[in-house]
Amino acid sequence: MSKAKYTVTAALPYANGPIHLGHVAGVYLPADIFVRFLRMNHHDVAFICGSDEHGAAITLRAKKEGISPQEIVDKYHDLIKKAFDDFHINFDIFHRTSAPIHHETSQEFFKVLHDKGKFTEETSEQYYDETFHQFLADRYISGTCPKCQNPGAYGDQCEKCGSDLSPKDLINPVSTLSGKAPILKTTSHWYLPMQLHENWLRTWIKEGRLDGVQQHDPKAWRNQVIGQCMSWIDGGLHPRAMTRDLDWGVKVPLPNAEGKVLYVWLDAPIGYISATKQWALDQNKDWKDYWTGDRKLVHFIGKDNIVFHAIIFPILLKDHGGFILPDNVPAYEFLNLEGDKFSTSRNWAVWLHEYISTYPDKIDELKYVLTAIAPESKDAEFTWKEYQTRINSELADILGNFVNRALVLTHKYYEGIIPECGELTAADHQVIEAIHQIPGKIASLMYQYKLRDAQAEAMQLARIGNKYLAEQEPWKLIKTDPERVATIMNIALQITANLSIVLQPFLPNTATKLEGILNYKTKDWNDAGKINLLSSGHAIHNPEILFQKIEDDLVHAEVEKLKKSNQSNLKFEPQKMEISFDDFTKIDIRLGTILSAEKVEKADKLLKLLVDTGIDKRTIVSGIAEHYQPEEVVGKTVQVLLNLAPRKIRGIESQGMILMAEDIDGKLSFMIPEKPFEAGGGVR
Ligand code: B3M
Ligand code: ZN
Repeated sequence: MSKAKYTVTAALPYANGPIHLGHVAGVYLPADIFVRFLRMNHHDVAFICGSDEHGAAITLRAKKEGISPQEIVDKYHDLIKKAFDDFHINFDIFHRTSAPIHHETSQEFFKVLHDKGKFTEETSEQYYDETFHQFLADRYISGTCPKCQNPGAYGDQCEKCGSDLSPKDLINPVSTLSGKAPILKTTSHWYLPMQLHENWLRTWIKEGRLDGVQQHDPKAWRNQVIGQCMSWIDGGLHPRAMTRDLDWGVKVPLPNAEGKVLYVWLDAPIGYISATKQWALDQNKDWKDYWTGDRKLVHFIGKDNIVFHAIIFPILLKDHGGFILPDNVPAYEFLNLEGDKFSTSRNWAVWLHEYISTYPDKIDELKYVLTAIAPESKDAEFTWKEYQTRINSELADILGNFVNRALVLTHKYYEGIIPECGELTAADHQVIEAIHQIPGKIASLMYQYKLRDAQAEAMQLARIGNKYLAEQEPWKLIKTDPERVATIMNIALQITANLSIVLQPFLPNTATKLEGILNYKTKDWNDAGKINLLSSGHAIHNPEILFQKIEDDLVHAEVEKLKKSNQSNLKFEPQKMEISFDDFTKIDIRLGTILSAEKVEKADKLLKLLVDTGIDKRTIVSGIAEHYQPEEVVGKTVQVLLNLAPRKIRGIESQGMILMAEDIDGKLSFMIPEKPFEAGGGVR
């Protein structure tokens, strides 16, 4: 039977921040383990990923950091790519959706669907921010979730209860740009009529059949994935807009679509295809081989991406035609951290790149822990204490201890030469039976996407070896029965060689180290289970300690570091992005004297001031009317930001800004020089 071929994708991370351990445990590491396993089993595999560089996630981050969207994606693409490289997550390609080949591919895809009449064009009223002159889709609008009352829900999703929302569902919507209530304005967009697809989706997802042909085994799909899809479909699918009014993204490839781009969730999954195209170009392959015919498409994702990969993308692929649909969508639940959700904005996270730079020699240790606690079927939690326990009592005390004993005794008794295996006892037969069976058990779990159990099964081999040596006590027998010891040691060494195979997908660095010591190497999973991997007379190298124990100090230091950097502990806003001295010198602040003041009509907060700046007299509109009466401020010497671009406020041109001190409760106060000063003096 020829081996199944695979195209494996891992969700494209938004290039708007670094990767944290939650992402690693619940997408990238399992995908990498699965692919390493497939390759050892001679499957033809393409392993595809890249950064998702469009959508509000990017533009809002750019605004926050005060740099352009392009600068944001360049910065985080590089950072994320390097972290994956350093952590040995070995994608065939880590591409990016800002690449021209991606823009072309997704525009072409959209065109095909459009020309086939798969979209409807609809005009509707949508929220619009009058201050920023922008329509407010997705994360540009926030408000209260109608389902769980979370006040911080976004226009596309409530992150608290996971509901999928549209901006009009939000209670008390406000623009995330200006913080103001939006108005409604007419705009037109292309919609995907998802409601037309309910029937085939049901049979395909639940039974694995499409057009009467069995496509996949629905029993291999995780319950949560089928459950989430069914509850969506049962709730009724609705038309979903596939375009947005934005200036960042893939331009809609149609006339009269000025200012419109593809919806990020349309272009991002097509990113898997364009990445494959780029990789195929580089490798002199035909990309179509990876998206058609007899091949399994597998998407590793987080649970918040299920609907996009199991419903929307399949609709698009089918509508387009000529593509296979996913064979499985292994979705992960969430990983929490020390009792709380990972949160980028509160800096409650362990960042992969930081971990790597602090513990460059503990890559496999982290992989082991993350797989052992992986949120496969329910949310899980990472704590530094558990990190320590798993490493010390499993990796060091079981795996490390067993391997070390086997190797050290081989050097002690036989100068590093594998001894001959003699007659076998019942205990030996039992152990050998386990060696035969474990690789098959691991493989079967792997094909069911139960990677956590698969790793535990690989560790089981080390446990068996450890127990075997402890019970046989070769160190006692060596004086009385050296022949028996030779057999025991031979079997222990065969277990060690087996470990160097079955650990490869999970702990590749450790497996490589073991191969070096054993002077034995195979990349073939079929070799696992054999008890003659090392023949007698074969020489091995000197042992080294595989895993150092984790001290309490490390645990304390890491927990303290988390608490310290946790921004939710701060009363005030965290520090803004660093600026250069050059940036600072551009700011011109002077002392000015307020010459006159009056209330601005129909604006409770505003005073119109005439200010003597020492170089001119100018009008400044200031939001201090709730704190000061006009007569209180006349004659005051205040700090004025002079070179701020003039702005029209309530029809009055304001030529600068009065700087005020603001307390946590919003109380404002002038910052008046301690000594009497003349207008025009600088502030630095
Ligand atoms: N960037 C969302 C996320 O990072 C999105 C995934 C795209 S996969 C095509 O969760
Ligand atoms: Zn909610």
